[in-house]
Amino acid sequence: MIFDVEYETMPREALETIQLKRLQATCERAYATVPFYRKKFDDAKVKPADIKSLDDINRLPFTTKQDLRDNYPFGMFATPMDKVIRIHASSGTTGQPTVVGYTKKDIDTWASLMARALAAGGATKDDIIHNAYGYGLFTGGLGVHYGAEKLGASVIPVSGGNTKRQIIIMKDFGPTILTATPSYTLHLAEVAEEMGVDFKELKFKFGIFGAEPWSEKMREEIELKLNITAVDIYGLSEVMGPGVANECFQAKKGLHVFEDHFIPEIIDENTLESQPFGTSGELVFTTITKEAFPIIRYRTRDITMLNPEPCICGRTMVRMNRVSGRSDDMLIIRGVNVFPSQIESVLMETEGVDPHYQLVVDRADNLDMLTVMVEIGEASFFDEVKKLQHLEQTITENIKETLGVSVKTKLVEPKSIARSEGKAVRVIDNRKI
Ligand code: DLL
Repeated sequence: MIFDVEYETMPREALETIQLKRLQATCERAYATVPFYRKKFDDAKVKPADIKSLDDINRLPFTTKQDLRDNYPFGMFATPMDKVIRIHASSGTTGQPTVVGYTKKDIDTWASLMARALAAGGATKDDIIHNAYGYGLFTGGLGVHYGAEKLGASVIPVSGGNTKRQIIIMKDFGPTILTATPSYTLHLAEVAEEMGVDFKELKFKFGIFGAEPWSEKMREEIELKLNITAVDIYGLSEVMGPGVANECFQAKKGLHVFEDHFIPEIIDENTLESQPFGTSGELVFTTITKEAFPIIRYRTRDITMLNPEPCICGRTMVRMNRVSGRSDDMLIIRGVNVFPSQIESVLMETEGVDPHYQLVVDRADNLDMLTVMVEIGEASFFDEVKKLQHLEQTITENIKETLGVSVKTKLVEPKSIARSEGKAVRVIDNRKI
């Protein structure tokens, strides 16, 4: 089902007319109300009135996470606080959190876009949605929740954690849609198994997973274990939260970006030049309808590419490929750029290992060493030492072959890597650089 047929299937030309009008209005407002933007525009010698076509977006300055931190907590808000009805913050792994605000209209827009996202992922008003994204400052829980209500589905606001209780709820309430991070989903599957609950006998049909990178192989694994169709959902607090883009269950080939509200661009992260469709680079977003927290050319650090080809689902909005990594969580191991997701793909190709892993980076004698800690499956656990050594060697060789980097592989017991209830911690970087 398409939630908003008029906009989601709009011909490109009509869409671009709307985008330009909204972009111009956003620039005017940001310039008039946020001192940060006024200064940035002035420094770049550009005025809102200079934006005469969509291409002129290239003239606008970028916004970075550091800018948000410098204006902590409310310095980038474009409306007075009496118009702000909700505040979220993204914890971030280092430094200050980034804080975002929403007006009543912003919350309403977000709910509608999340309803679009859920519908693209297979949900209808007849579904029961088990929402295991965390509720709180994180945008996942409440974002999905409001969208589910807008769609008219029944939502179970279970949040993350208390995993055994989640399984009991799944058995008793019979939810048909699961929303959670992919890593927590795999943990749910594990705990269900321990409790003797077969996911295949539950009522789930679709799962809408995101908030962290995951691979195509992980999708296969989840689909198989849960007997569902799994789609990818993307979003970030600075731009709105979940529901910036979502895969359709018909194609499962890239996430439709809701371009009537966000203009996506791909840039070369070094030259900052705009890149054409089909080129991989850093994703940049400009919001064009947000009131409390408009953001202009925000550098997400997420690496992907845009695909304008028509989709079998009927939506005309451009698709972004699944995020292949972040330009800033990219590890550089003895000069080789390594994305955790690339290692994950290699692991997923390897028989006998579970999709739970952690990458530990150390530096000894000025040399980086990447250790890949990976859980072996229950079935391989009792294999003889020689066989396990062989498995370690195979993984090491496969990583070397695919990524060109030498790593140390360490097999660990099933279930020994800490499980997350939200986003998985994949990298432990002990280097003090
Ligand atoms: O993670 C919003 C969200 C909630 C999205 C629930 C989807 C589902 P933040 O905490 O601000 O917001 O983190 C945003 O998470 O820049 C990406 O690096 C990463 N991310 C989000 N979705 C995906 C995805 C939420 N589908 C950051 N694939 C983003 C890969 C993702 N990475």
